[in-house]
Amino acid sequence: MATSLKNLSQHTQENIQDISDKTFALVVAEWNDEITSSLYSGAIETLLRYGAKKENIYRKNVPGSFELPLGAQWLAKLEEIDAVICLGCVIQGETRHFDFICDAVANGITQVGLKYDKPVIFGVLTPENQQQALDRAGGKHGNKGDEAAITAIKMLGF
Ligand code: DLZ
Repeated sequence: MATSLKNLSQHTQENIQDISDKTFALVVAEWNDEITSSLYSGAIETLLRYGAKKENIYRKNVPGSFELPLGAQWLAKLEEIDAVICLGCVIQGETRHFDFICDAVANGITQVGLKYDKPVIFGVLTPENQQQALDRAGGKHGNKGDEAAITAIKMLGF
């Protein structure tokens, strides 16, 4: 992805651009499937609403959120993919397992984006319980999958 002064001046403040020719890969964790499926639906609906073509959107499932960075890397390395959106939900438990997974996922996703120089979006919920997750996966706090898709679109505008 090449950013120049020229394209900085071409875009609106919100960086929303035409994405009809952009290709997206969604990596979805199977743990807490009820939640990640809703995040996925939110992300897809948003991409389509902003003009992405169905045939330009790919999905790859991984077992849990810990596997999101590697799944993201497999897709980010493909030249045809413009942006990767990682969707997961890690629910806080009584052990430090939660911290290890969240740290690894956040760091891993960051590294993949930097390595391949393309947007790799962190669409991972880290709630204390199932209800907080539901509230953010199409519930009273909206859908973070939707927000992840908008972030990808904005990043493609740079
Ligand atoms: C093992 C585990 C646990 C306890 N909790 C979650 C979770 O809340 N959300 C999630 O996405 N994945 C969880 N996992 C699975 C790990 O992400 C990973 O798949 C395993 O540790 C195997 O590497």
